[in-house]
Amino acid sequence: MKMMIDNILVTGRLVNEIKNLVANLQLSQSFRFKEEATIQQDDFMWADAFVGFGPSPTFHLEELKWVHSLGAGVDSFLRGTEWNKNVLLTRTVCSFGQKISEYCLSYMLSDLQNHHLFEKIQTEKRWEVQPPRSLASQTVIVFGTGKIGEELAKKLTHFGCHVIGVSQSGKPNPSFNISGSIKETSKYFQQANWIINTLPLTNQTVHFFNDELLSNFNEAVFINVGRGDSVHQPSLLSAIDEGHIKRAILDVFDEEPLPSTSSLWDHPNIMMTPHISAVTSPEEGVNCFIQTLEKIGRNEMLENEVDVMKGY
Ligand code: OXD
Repeated sequence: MKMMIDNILVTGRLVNEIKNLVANLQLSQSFRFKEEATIQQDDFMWADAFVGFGPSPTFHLEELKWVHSLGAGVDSFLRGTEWNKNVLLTRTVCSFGQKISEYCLSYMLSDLQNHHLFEKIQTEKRWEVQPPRSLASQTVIVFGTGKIGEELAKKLTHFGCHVIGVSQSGKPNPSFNISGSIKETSKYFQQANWIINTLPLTNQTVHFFNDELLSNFNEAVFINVGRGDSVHQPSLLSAIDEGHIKRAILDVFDEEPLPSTSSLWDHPNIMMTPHISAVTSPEEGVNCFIQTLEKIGRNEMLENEVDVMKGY
């Protein structure tokens, strides 16, 4: 069935940039661009479609036909909401895989090239030869074999890393050296140098990284570019104490912004960034939204449609 989208409500932190970009496109639809806090019930009565990073405080689905997420993750829309399956949910797919790959590679290379050590010995005017280790010697376990995990695997295998993909379905994915379900891949966990989480947050992945899972690793570095709630924080801290995890690099947290009272800030084996590993740019956000709008108009297959039952 062809869906008619006439009235589009746009909100979120990029609202002004998106407004300027959309103004140049001379689209036939009507738009309302609003800060989240100023959206009223009347806007939802008017709108066929809602575009934003997450639900606004007054969000309600009843009159909507389509919701488009400006981020890759849709957990803020789906968790805690009774989603009406007649409302189409799509998400932004753009260069997130490239950005997340660069984020991960920056930490991996810095570690393998001993940046920290060389910075230190330079201040001491010391000549100490410490040969770098190669990416090609590294085993990386990537949790999540979707668009982002897959792109990451392509980049890492290009450098010779041995990349193992773990997914719920266990469906083979040729971008990884090995891929499968957790049961099929757990025999490789002991040899992992790096563990990277790209999983979406769903009811199945809340506190997925718990004591049981983390105890399989041996001095691996854990990078979280998925969602903070996928990690049971006390389990991560014990895994670091017990040497299963050597260090954690965290871009996402169960509470964001991370409160200044969190013990993570001062942890010597935790490095943090403020959710910047894959930021949607206004241009990419608009491109993906417009492409999706056009495809809906032509009644074409949508690659970025979310399976609301699965949650991604
Ligand atoms: C996203 C994110 O969902 O930034 O895109 O985490």
